[in-house]
Amino acid sequence: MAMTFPDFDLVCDQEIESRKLYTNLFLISGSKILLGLKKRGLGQGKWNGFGGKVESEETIEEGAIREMKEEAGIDVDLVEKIGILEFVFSGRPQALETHIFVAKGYSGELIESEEMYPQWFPWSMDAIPFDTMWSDDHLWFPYLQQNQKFKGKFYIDGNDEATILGATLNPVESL
Ligand code: 6U4
Repeated sequence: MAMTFPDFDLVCDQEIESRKLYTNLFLISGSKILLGLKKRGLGQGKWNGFGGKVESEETIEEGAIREMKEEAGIDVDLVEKIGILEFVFSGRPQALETHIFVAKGYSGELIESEEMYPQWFPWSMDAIPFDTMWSDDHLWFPYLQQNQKFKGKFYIDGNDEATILGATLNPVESL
């Protein structure tokens, strides 16, 4: 059953035993955005940005750049943090504190990796495959498009990852 704010926030915080840092990077080049079809693990079969867990010896930015290289073979020049989203799945004690980045330029040749199949999409809301993405993405993509920094928290059903049980999402001045 859907819970409304602030109840869900309390439930969330009671469930969370730890938070792990993740990255999610979107490469925007002119009028195109690069998405990857995740081939394994969490989010398998969904289009998303490129990213994963931040290692202990690196900064979050370094993690975002490393994951892009591992998953799509390319080096991104400059990354800008645009959002921080906490994903909490019911019944799972570890929350994913996910830092969302945008990059504008890259070098190298795009490759398909064991984890991701990369593909360019026109950078317009109509062309983004939201039906085959995490169900929270269509809520915060408008901020990405407006270049507006944002913060949010999504409480997702751990047994049915398409269902969002509660959410907060706000534009912010700085992260
Ligand atoms: P490995 O170690 O490769 O098995 P895996 O469990 O597959 O890890 P990983 O490292 O690919 O996970 O990271 C998961 C990615 O999915 C991160 O970029 C964060 C992103 N993610 C998780 N929940 C999400 C959600 N609800 N909406 C979203 N991205 C999400 O847009």
